[in-house]
Amino acid sequence: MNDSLNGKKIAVIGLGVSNISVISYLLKHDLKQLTIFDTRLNPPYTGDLPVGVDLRLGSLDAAVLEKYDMVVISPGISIYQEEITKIIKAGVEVVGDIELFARVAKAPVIGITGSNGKSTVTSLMGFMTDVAKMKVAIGANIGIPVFNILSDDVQLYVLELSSFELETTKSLKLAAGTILNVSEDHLDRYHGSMLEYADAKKRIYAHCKNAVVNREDKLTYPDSAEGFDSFVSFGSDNSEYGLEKDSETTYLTVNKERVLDVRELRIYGAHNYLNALACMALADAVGISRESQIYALRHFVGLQHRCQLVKKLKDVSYYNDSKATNVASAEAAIDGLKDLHKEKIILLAGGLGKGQDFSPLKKYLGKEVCAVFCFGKDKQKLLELSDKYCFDVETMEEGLNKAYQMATTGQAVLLSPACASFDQFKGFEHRGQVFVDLVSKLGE
Ligand code: UMA
Ligand code: ADP
Repeated sequence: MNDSLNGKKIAVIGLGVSNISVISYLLKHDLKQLTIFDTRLNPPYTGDLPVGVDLRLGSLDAAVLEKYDMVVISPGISIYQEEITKIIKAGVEVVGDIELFARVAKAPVIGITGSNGKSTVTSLMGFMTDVAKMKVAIGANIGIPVFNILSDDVQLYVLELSSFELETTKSLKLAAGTILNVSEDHLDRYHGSMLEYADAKKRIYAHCKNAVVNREDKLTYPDSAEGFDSFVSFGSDNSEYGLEKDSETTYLTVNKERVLDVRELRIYGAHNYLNALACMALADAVGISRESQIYALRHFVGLQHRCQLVKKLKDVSYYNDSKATNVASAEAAIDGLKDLHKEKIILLAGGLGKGQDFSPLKKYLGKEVCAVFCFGKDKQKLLELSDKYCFDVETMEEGLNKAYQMATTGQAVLLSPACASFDQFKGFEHRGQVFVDLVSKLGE
């Protein structure tokens, strides 16, 4: 409970999973007024609202919103849109669920952001904490709203934070925090500016005791390295949290000491070595033993829809990497698989491009990748990469069927769309599940 909310007039904008959870929390208070707004005429979750709640649908109106003391806004709504900037100027407090959570959560919090790897690192961190026998709760952008996990029993919260969530958060105190990497994503919400996007992410360091940065990516650094209890970095050279390579294998190292042979990990690809290092740095910052860390690293099998081998059929491997919703994650998947499939990869890509530049994918064409089947709303931008290697299809299913006919022994068919899925699917999980179902029927 947060007594300062009592007597307030509060507007909640956006009827998604996060705000459904916020609404239940707010209703425990003695508010003067609670109104729910959603810009859609048919938003989801209306059936989950308590009977009699004041729900208003359609375009937002600053003149109406200005009458509230506080607006709790969904991460899916940009705070840079005109109606919201107007009410901020007029002095209305605009916050997100994470800010409200930060004001009442008692246990230490680890915060993880980045363009890619957040869910993997959040889950692995949660697993390490669990192995260390601490009561841990993971949540936020990973899909579990923070007000679903708020509890006095929790000893450590591990939060996956998106740039949208960080924009509306100002008082979150972190025991440890990291930006894993910054690559093009969500530029449609940041006026096409990488710096604006990175600045939103840097808010994670505002009240952070122990900072963990990626030394290969300067955009992950706070503006100043001063004021932290500790400031450490991870990267693929052999220093701080790093990697040591010999002729046979690669080791995860801490201050040049070998900790684990990567062959013992059950998550694959060089990007996952970095995820493991980031996790170790965060775990060290909150006092989780190296023994628990190593146990977790040896047993963590990764998450669904992230470069998962679905099936091998006629010596062709089919991978579901539906969570690759931006170009950098698709690059990571191709880089991660290229040594396993020297006979080449057939890529299925497309969907909503979010204003990204797809040209980084060009370097693989005719080398690691022998064909790309392009589908979805922004397929034209992918098709422009090459006349020779990129093929136009309407749907992922058509792309998969063509890939099945084309693939030869030793090759991989990889769904790593580099795009969001909402044009043709309910979300990346839905897209991944459709792919898995289609793959399971291939060859029947
Ligand atoms: N929307 C409207 N009008 C409204 C409110 C929402 O059109 O008035 C639209 C949004 O533009 C968006 C969709 O509805 O397309 C859902 O938005 P939301 O803010 O209501 O989302 P929630 O259901 O509350 O889910 C949010 C996060 N969603 C977003 O950031 C868009 C979820 O992250 C998060 O898991 C959930 O809170 C947990 O608390 C999703 C996501 O795509 C997985 N995140 C982005 C990413 O990971 O790249 C940032
Ligand atoms: P996020 O929660 O940030 O979207 P996930 O862990 O769900 O991250 O992974 C999303 C996609 O990014 C997957 O396709 C995965 O293979 C890829 N990926 C994971 N970690 C990294 C990383 N450190 N760098 C680049 N790509 C990554």
